Amino acid sequence: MGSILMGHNKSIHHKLIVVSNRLPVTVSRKKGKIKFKESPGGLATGLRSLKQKQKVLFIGWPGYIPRNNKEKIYIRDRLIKEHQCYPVFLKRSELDKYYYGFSNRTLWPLFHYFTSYSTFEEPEWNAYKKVNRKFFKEVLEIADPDSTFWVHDYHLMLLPKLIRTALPQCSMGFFLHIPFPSSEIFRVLPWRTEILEGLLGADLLGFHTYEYARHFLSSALRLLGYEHEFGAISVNNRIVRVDNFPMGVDIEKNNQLLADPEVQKETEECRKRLGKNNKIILSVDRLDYSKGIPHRLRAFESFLAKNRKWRGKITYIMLCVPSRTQVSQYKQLKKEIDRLVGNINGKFGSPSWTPVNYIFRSRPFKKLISLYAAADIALVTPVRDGMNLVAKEYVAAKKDNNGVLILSGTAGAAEELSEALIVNVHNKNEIIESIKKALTMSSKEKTSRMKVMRKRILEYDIKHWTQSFINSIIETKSIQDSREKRKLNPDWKKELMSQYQKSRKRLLLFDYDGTLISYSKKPEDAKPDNELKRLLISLSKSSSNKLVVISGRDRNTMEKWLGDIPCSMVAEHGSWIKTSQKDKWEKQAELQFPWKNRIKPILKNYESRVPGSFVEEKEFGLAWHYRNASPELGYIRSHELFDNLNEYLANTDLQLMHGNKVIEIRIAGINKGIAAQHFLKKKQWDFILALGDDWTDEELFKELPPNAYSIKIGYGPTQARLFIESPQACRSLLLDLSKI
Ligand code: GDG
Repeated sequence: MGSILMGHNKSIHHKLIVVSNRLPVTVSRKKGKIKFKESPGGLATGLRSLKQKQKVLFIGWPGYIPRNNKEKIYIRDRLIKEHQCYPVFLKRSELDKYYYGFSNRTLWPLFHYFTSYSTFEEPEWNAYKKVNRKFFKEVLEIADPDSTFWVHDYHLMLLPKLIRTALPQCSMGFFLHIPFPSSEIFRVLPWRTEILEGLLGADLLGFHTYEYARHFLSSALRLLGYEHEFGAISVNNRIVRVDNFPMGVDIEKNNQLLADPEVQKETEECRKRLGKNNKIILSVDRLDYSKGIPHRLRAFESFLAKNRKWRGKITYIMLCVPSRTQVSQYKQLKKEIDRLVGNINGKFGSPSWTPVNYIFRSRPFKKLISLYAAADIALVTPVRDGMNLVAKEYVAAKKDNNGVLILSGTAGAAEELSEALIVNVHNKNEIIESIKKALTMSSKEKTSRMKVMRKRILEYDIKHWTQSFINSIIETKSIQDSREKRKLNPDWKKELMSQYQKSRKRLLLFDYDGTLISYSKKPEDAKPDNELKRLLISLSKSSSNKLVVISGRDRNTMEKWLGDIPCSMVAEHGSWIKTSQKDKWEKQAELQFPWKNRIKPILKNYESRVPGSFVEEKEFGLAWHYRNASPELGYIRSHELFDNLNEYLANTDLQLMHGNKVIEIRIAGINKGIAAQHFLKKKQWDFILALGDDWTDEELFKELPPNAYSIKIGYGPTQARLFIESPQACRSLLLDLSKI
């Protein structure tokens, strides 16, 4: 995984369709009249900047249940005409089960590590599926085959696959706004496979942090067996990229508001009222158990109990926005918070001082920003948070650098804001100490911490986030397109066959496992079947053809399996060569000091630590196979073994290779490329065809002249000119050639 992609701002040639649970416009009914209100959310802002370059359409729930069909049609028309918004209307029962139910009683708590809050109800899962399909129907109404989609968040994790199946050529990114949990937590979900497969319909999967992306990749590996290479997974021969895109704040709006005299006046008044000689602590959250509000209140209470001298000198402004009030945990939480605030104010307050200034309602963003500007300290202590924009907004508002951010390490924002006072929300003393430290911090230290954070926040703002995500969708698509062009399609095949037909001196270099035959659980089971034998015999019988099977297998197995075919053979990646059927095997390497005795115990150790894996001994090499091991353990241990051996083998004549589910050690200077030279030199070939699936075949591809047809089986990164999807497809090509 790399960091976010920069470079040129790219734009999409076709429609951009943004799908999220809520539309950027909220519909309501006031005094019998339908009202439309643009939501000030960050995403809408980010997209506004894109809107100037391309057509952006939105799909989502408008936040309102129409009373009748007439009203529905009216709302739909106006949303489409005036706001480019395509509403998905939800029934009360759908909202209950899909939104409050599966999204917020199952996924939200689970993904925030509140496993005991998660409920797993089949009817709610069914409603989630149904509503995802409802969104999909709306997508089909407006999409073209080459539209670009940006799907948002945990409410719509099945949507990418639905869209991909219907519109295989589209471009699609998905962004998750909440954490993606560790695979140990994710696997608790009974419908985990469907959710993963749903997400993998996208071309690009974006997360706030590197950690969440890593967790996702680990779940994809453990639960579906998908390995990744630098964050790219190959799903049914389609590349899916996984990366982190930390969301930023709307700096432009922020700056405008901070310059607004009304906001400045409000900030001053707030400081006069509460902060003249006193300090202001601020927190802003949706009322949610993931935000750690009770933890913070308990810490504040203890702080006041322990620090008498600060009583009357600090005010904690706690803004809580009502949220998901229909979910029972939120109701309980509200009660708990009310009680804690009451206790603190009752215990420490006086007629002239209220320790906790508790506001339980939404405020206009203007008011919020004046509070940010006025506050000496922002106390942001979520138990878990995907990102937490409040922490970033506070930093952005501190133009004078005069403020301290206390932030929990379990907020995604902590990855970028390491100059904050980072706390563990479960460690009350740490919060207390941080409050003390923040209250007494020198201006020099405040400035130096804040400056670094501000620089970052100003640069990586919401526009940057939006544009880099879009750039990355476009880039992923162009990688896919360039692969698509190199697929052995009918045009390529026609050209290849006509060249074959015209030529008289043909060199055919074929890898064996994974190319002529599929991998099997045990290497000894991959014997050639009769069809393959007939095919190879018919190709090698043509006097124009020189057929070479070039494999990593040992020469005895090759002799046993292919000895009756009139072809040449290369065994152990080139350590042995048999120039023609009647020749003897010739050694290409010298047997050296007994290095195997030293390496074998290391491999054996891995064999016993990784069930299902085994060691294979060849004349010139050793191999540790992990095809039958659990995908994740195999993946982790193979990388560990590779790193260990890499160091161990430095400055020796041995070479280390990480092939397809195998790690091999062999004598340096021997590889399939060098072995191929043996045959390439022999004649002026007028047609060369090389087939291979593995990393070791890349050395062969590298050696070939540019007009050779090199074909990789599968869609990983390669030097080959062309791709073909499977050993079966490869055989069908050979069958066609054999008929010429
Ligand atoms: C989810 C993830 C992730 C708050 N009160 C008012 C108000 N706000 C605005 C804030 C801020 C936003 O709401 C809250 O965003 P957070 O990031 O803090 O948290 P969530 O709502 O849980 O958001 C979170 C986010 O998605 C984005 O991906 O960071 O981790 O949980 O922008 O300013 N805005 C107004 N009045 C209020 O009273 N107008």
